[in-house]
Amino acid sequence: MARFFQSPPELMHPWSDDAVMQAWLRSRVPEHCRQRWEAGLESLGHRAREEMPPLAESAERCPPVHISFDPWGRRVDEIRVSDAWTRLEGIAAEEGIVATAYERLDGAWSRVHQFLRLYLYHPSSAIASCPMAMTDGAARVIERHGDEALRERVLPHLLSRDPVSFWTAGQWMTERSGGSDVSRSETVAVARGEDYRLYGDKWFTSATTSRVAMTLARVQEGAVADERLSLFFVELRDEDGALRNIRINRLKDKLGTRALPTAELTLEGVPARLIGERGRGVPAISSILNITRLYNACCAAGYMGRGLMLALDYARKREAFGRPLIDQPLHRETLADLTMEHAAAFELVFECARLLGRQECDEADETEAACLRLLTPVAKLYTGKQAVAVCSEVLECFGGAGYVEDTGLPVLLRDAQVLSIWEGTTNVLSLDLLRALSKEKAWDLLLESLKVRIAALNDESACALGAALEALAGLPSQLQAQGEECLQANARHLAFRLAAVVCGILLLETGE
Ligand code: MFK
Ligand code: FAD
Repeated sequence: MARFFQSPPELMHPWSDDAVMQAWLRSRVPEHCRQRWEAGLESLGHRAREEMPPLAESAERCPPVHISFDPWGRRVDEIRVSDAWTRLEGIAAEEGIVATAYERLDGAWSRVHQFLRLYLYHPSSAIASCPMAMTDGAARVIERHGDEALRERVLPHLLSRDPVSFWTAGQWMTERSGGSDVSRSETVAVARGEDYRLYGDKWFTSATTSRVAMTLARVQEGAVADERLSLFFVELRDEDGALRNIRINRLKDKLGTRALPTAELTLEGVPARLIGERGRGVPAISSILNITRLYNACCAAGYMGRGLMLALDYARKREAFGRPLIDQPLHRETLADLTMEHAAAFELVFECARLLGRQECDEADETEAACLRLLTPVAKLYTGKQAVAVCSEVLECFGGAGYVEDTGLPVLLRDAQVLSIWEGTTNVLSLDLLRALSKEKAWDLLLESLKVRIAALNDESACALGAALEALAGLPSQLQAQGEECLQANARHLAFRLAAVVCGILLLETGE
């Protein structure tokens, strides 16, 4: 008798075979946009299926290394990344993963187009999507707060579609003293002519191979430092490519995101330019955070979609107890649950992308601006957690094979785990929801818009959603009445309940 060998899972076409994305596009995106985008998305999906996975595998196998000294004892602090990683960043430039949002060929819809591209790119990118997120955030800050010199000299590099002239940007916020609470930062900025010199340590800096970075520091005059942080722009290297007064102490040895260089740095008088108003660094960097958090959510949805595609294909091939797994009612139910989670995440992310596009093009009204502000932390925290749960279940769908490195499956779970930590943890984002809903009228505007959307639904489940919304509506004030401690202790609960209601509405609107 022939010995048995299992057929491995094969990746379907990330664009044409993603039923969730296709349904969403049909129901939400204007026909003329869809027609214009289709060929490009199809071709990026093809690259994400054929060209990028071997590069991602190679980048994972050859993680970055830190070369501290040259053979003659000079400190060089070079970070060497694999050719595959460089190529993955190059593909991001060619595919306009950042640029599409700023070229604005489709006005406010350009953000949606760009997020669709990111959604296709990310799961095959070995998380080169991370530097793209930070580059996009930096572009937005320069667009909003940068002077003419920065807009003219730096922005074209961040938005370039040519891998040679494309620059990525870093975002250095976290210090040993605090990552969530950046007000504990110790880095100081000392004026030097029109610019500043930065002194301090940055504890997590991803994509340290970037050309530029945005960072926070306290302006110091004499022995006195400002109470509040300011935002600074840094160009990491001089014309010869040498780091400008930056010491790389070491690269982190991480659970996942292994192809991504994440370094600990010491800033020893790094030249920097103040961006925006002195002492207003946190609100200024928030426009980066709100973009990178949506990238995070989009990438979470991307991982869910990728895992699910592989699990579906495998379920058709793997047999147990006399039939393919796909025909086992309980396995099918498991896959259906995962599909629903994926669809919910996708809906939430793309609703936020739609709103972000409108805000960036000055088309968002007061209600839409409030919805975007409240839903951004919710989308990030909800999808970050769900991605870990979904990827974990996906591994289980493969049985023991899901736990074996060279199937390429464990990396999904390892990398998903970071999504709830960086760019603000689940708790910190739940508290950000409280921060946002405490602003005048924001909560009422969101509730009112959700009520209108529920009323427009032609579905039996709308009643249940209406009741859930009503119960949610008074929750912040009930909790607040019991004191600030009680409100904070329940912030996560509030965020997840809000996510459930919003996802429910969006899914019914799309007809899923
Ligand atoms: C796969 C791809 C994914 C992406 C790649 C990621 C790579 C990894 C990169 C990182 O992890 S970078 C580091 C990310 N770090 C964080 O996200 C920090 C998390 N901590 C927070 O978000 C804290 O809530 C925060 C630092 C903002 C608290 O700081 P403060 O100084 O205690 O805030 P405060 O005093 O409440 O607010 C100061 C101002 O900022 C207020 O404005 P006003 O002064 O005008 O009133 C706030 O309203 C405003 N603000 C804060 N957060 C905001 C915001 N405004 C808009 N949006 C927000 N999210
Ligand atoms: P802490 O702030 O010490 O948090 C510890 C725990 O306390 C968390 O569970 C948190 O939720 C909880 N907590 C904190 N405050 C509260 C509160 N008020 N109420 C309830 N719970 C609370 N940072 C950068 O700036 N740039 C980068 O490029 C970067 N890259 C990263 C790459 C990777 C792979 C990782 C893992 C991290 C990276 N980070 C980066 C750092 C990341 O943003 C921080 O780790 C994160 O913001 C949390 O900060 P922390 O590590 O100091 O944890």
